[in-house]
Amino acid sequence: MKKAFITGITGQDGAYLAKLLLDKGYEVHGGVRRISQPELPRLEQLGVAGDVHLHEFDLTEMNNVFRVIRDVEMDEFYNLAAQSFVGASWDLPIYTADVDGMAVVRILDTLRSVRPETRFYQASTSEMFGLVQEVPQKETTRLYPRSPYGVAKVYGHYITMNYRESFGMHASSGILFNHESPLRGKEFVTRKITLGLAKLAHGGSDPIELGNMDAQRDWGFAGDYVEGMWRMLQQPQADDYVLATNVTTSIRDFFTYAAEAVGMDLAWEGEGEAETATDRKTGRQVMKVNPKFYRPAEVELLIGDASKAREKLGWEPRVQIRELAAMMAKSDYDALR
Ligand code: NAP
Ligand code: F7E
Repeated sequence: MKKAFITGITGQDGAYLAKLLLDKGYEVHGGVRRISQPELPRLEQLGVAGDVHLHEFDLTEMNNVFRVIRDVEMDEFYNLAAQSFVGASWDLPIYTADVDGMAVVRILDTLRSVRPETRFYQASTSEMFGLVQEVPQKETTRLYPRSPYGVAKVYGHYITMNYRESFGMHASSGILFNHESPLRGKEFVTRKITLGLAKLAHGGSDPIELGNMDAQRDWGFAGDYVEGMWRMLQQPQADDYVLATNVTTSIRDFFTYAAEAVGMDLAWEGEGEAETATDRKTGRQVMKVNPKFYRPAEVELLIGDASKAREKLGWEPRVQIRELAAMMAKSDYDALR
């Protein structure tokens, strides 16, 4: 039986990856932060909370990292933990640099000393492309991060490559474009929209307040993307791979698809801060712009080319954007009912 350790097992991807690995017969271990009221809602929602071995773990604490690597004796180490909210990274730039950047070398250097044969996965991100230098973006596209989050992840990405090249470690980096699900954190725009729509569809009256409606993202389904992570670690050679759908969608269009799934028919009016959306069926306003959600520097367009993952890993995204929006909207609608 193979053993895997997942940092960030309580997060969206951690929960889906834990389920995938358990289904494949792995013994799954994960790191959880010490909090006053321990809860595992995502693992519970996927029905696997009782099947994983949990260890108290914080990426900022060097001794945690050392002890876990010494004691768990894992074959595969998936580093999914991060301060993952781009918007918060301008308020927490130093913390974000530590958790999303420096922590990666804490893990790699401990693995190098204690268990160099362990296969390592680093959660890199399309945010590293930022102000995109090529369309679509692929593994060789020049990086131009636009947030403290993106900058920290660039360090994590390059130090992973560096440990692979310097010490021959099986260390791979997945450059994943946005991926969502009903387990997505509530502050990310897709889930904020689907939760807000569910409240409105059940009689709520507050329009959903959003920032930049023109930003475009390449959105896939998290369940598909964790399969790609696992495939990377099964290759004879470690490498870096983009996972993406090659379809880009604006925030406005995602909103429209999700609204359709809960029976709304939207009329869009105005531009910039004056933009609104109204449900033609009820006459109610369902969206208004609030500039407080604008970012100091924006990533306007992301669209990925996952040809390398398709050819070398046999990986394909299965869920398309309209289906994803409907899946999330219906899940929130049903949960509120
Ligand atoms: P998520 O839902 O926000 O989960 C983040 C996880 O990291 C949580 O389990 C969180 O624990 C843990 N964590 C945060 N700070 C920590 C610390 N100091 N020590 C230990 N654990 C800590 O994120 P996700 O969407 O699953 O993303 C997984 C990874 O992929 C992240 O590294 C993210 O940056 C990256 N990524 C995500 C996407 C995407 O679209 N989802 C795309 C590309 C890359 P708590 O539960 O205690 O908060
Ligand atoms: O923003 C715009 C916002 O916060 C998407 C993380 O998983 O994916 C995620 O980062 C877009 C941005 O995700 C609101 O300005 C408008 O252009 O959902 P998001 P993100 O920043 O793309 C990458 C790949 C990661 O690696 C990250 O960990 O939507 N937007 N109005 C808004 N965004 C939010 N959150 N809230 C709004 O009200």
